[in-house]
Amino acid sequence: MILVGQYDSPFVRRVAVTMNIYTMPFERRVLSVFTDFEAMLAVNPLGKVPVLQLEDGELLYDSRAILDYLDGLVPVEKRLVPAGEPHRRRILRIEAVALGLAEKLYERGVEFARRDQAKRDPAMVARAETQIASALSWLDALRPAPWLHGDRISRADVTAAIAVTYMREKHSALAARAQHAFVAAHCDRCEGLIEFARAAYSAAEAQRSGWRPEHAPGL
Ligand SMILES: N[C@@H](CCC(=O)N[C@@H](CS)C(=O)NCC(=O)O)C(=O)O
Repeated sequence: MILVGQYDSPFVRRVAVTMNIYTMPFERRVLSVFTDFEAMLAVNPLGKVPVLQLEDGELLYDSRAILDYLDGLVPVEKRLVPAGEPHRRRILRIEAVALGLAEKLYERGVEFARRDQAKRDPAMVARAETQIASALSWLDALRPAPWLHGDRISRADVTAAIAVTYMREKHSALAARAQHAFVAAHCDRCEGLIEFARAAYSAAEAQRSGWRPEHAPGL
């Protein structure tokens, strides 16, 4: 299988880390949604990542659909989302908040890295920052010890840890202000696992797609 996308994307990384946990070999095609837009449109009608190309060439997109497919390839007891309730719905709820956190961080990043200062909408930035802070404190209140729910790593853990790394890497000022000690320790714990390290956040790939830090001169 071929995973399309860069390792500065939390959505791409959560697919890669899951494949590592499931010990599924894959190749990667490093395409940027910005600098390789035409090539991206050829593999996903929305030009978005992640895309997973299956052995027969079929293309899957959106990390949720990809992870759902991958779960079907492993025995039930190995899946990162358990089959039985109430654990299943609880993990999916935590995952929804963690994924939403990544989406709001992405939205905020677009304002700072891709839009001229004069065209930025402070009200939209403030709204996204409120949602980010709210999601972080909700996750923090779960006090992961060591996992966000249950006695083994789940898709909620993978997604939350990767979202926090993404915040640290691309929204460092926001990360410094955030109150999220439990979630921060959880992130360190997860990123210390070999399955995460093999799909580590890539600052070089971020730069390749034209990412500019928030406080870069001229912004
Ligand atoms: N809900 C999607 C979100 C994917 C997403 O937003 N990816 C970003 C990159 S981090 C992207 O492709 N952005 C390009 C765009 O929205 O045009 C998923 O889980 O796969």
